[in-house]
Amino acid sequence: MAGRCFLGLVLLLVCVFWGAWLSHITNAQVDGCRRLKFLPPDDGQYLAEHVFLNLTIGIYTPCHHRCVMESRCVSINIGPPVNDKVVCELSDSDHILHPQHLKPRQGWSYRGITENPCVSNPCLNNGTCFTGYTSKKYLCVCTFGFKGENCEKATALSCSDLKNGDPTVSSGNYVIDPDGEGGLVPFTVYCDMTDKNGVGVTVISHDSESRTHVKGCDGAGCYSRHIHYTGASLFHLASLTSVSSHCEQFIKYECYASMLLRTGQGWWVSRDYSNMTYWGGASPGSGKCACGMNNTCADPKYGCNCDANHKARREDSGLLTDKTKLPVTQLFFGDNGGRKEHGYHTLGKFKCYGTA
Ligand SMILES: *[C@@H]1O[C@H](CO)[C@@H](O)[C@H](O)[C@H]1NC(C)=O
Ligand SMILES: *[C@@H]1O[C@H](CO)[C@@H](O)[C@H](O)[C@H]1NC(C)=O
Ligand SMILES: *[C@@H]1O[C@H](CO)[C@@H](O)[C@H](O)[C@H]1NC(C)=O
Ligand SMILES: *[C@@H]1O[C@H](CO)[C@@H](O)[C@H](O)[C@H]1NC(C)=O
Ligand SMILES: [Ca+2]
Ligand SMILES: [Ca+2]
Repeated sequence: MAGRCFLGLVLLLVCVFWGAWLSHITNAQVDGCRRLKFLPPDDGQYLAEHVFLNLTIGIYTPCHHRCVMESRCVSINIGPPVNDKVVCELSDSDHILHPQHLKPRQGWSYRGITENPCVSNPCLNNGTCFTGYTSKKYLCVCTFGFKGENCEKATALSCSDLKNGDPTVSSGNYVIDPDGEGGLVPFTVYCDMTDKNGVGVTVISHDSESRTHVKGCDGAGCYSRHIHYTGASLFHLASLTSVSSHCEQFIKYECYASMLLRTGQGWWVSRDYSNMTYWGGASPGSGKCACGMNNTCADPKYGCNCDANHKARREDSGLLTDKTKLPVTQLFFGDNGGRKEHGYHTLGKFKCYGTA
């Protein structure tokens, strides 16, 4: 480390060997050498609005050395000497970013640095930029969930992965990248960090979540609805299912004299566009609804309550859990053209959790 630092190579270049504590921004420590090259003092000038530390030092103590020791510091104001002391103000911005804040002030002098790469905001995803570190002359300290020199990479494959990395993380929107670096671009999801015993549930919304009336047509699949997922392609969602141990989606059909699966009236379409002829709560391929699994349907001859075709309000609902087929991409219904025949569909958000 020492060999890489040249104290006094340029008079205004200062190098420190210890990390500066970033208590204001993060608990991370920015280690290693910091080099800043200061411009000559600009006498009678003062940079207002950006002072974060106000020190009183001896007149022979160089204020700019203190600046180098504080990771956020990129410029200084030096006050007039009073009894062998001067005020040394450290600022976290400079005259390049905020020329309007540079103001005349008698007895003071301002010093900025020659080069501030942080001005161009190289740190992505709300990372914090620190000037003067590394050979790139800046260092990014990333926010939670990001890594890489410029915080350009998402660290987590899923919300469960994120939760595994930090059990204290709270629910909210996060960026995930289920197929890792390269491939599909990272995308933003909602992480529910309390559901399912706090395992970290990735929740994907769509445009057909509200209870929707099905009315006015007869014939198998005469009513259809395409489902559009928010902020994620089906490729993204497929990669999410492959890194998750469980995925699920709630599905419900409320009916009045409207058959659901019987005689192929209705079905749902999987992620890979196959027609799925079983309903939530039933096993894949069974051709049944939940009630059909334990023979509790309204008419025991049929595998769904709605398939009784009764002039009565019925419903079939439950969770779809076959992660190789989820999420639902389309819904089809029939048998809702008669005067009183109708139904309502409700499709829940798509949720995945656990690590595969
Ligand atoms: C810093 O302290 C000096 C002396 O107490 C004072 O004159 C100056 O206004 C202070 N600056 C800021 C930004 O608080
Ligand atoms: C950055 O922070 C702002 C304000 O807190 C927030 O609105 C925005 O979504 C964040 N951007 C990213 C990429 O995290
Ligand atoms: C799904 O069913 C519809 C209507 O019967 C049919 O047109 C379509 O070809 C089927 N799709 C597949 C992939 O079998
Ligand atoms: C039958 O299955 C349904 C749906 O899963 C459930 O609500 C009901 O309690 C079950 N009934 C019996 C008798 O097991
Ligand atoms: Ca990727
Ligand atoms: Ca009917």
